[in-house]
Amino acid sequence: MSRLLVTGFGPFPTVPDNPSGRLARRLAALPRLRRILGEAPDCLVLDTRYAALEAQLAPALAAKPGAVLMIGVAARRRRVCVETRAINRVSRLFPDADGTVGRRLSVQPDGPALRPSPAAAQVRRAMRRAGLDAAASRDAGRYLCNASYYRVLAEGCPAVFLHIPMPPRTKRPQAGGGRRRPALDLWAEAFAEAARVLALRSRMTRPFG
Ligand code: PCA
Repeated sequence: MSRLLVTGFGPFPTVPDNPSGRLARRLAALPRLRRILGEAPDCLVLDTRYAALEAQLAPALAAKPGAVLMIGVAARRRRVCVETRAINRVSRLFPDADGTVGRRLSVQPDGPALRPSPAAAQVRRAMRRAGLDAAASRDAGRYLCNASYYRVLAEGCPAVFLHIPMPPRTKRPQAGGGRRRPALDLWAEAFAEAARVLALRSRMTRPFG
């Protein structure tokens, strides 16, 4: 099977320290994920720049990954969200890490209005079974997360986008109290179950021969 690609994002103007890149690396390095997949996944932390869609994402997709698990931060959300679709819209209001806004109002002028992720519902169920109360979202925004998801969903391989909130700051351990596991660790464990779903779907949809 061709490999799973895990993606995260680097900093952008309103989020100078983007936890999604750290989480993507942490997930990709999990021994448990390696056991699930039978190999280590590929990991790509995209620059949060419109130019990165061609410069970084397109070459990674040209290598024909078997499935793609994408992670980005949505700072105003309170729960992890499974994005069920990407839309063919770009906002011209939010500058990227280069200070550039989208040049057009669409991701792909001749593309469909939206692209659904057939894997999203199963991914959400798997993460909920793993103890993560993930919500379904129909709105991945009009910025780089949505644009990259729209691009990846055009490939036709199993793919899902997971938006994470800003992780709460880990408090110092209190005297006598146990230490809570940091959010990124808990999310990485549940996201490994999302990866399992994508890998299984990838095997099922792979052409014979
Ligand atoms: N979040 C932004 C882009 C990069 C990221 O982590 C978004 O939701 O579009």
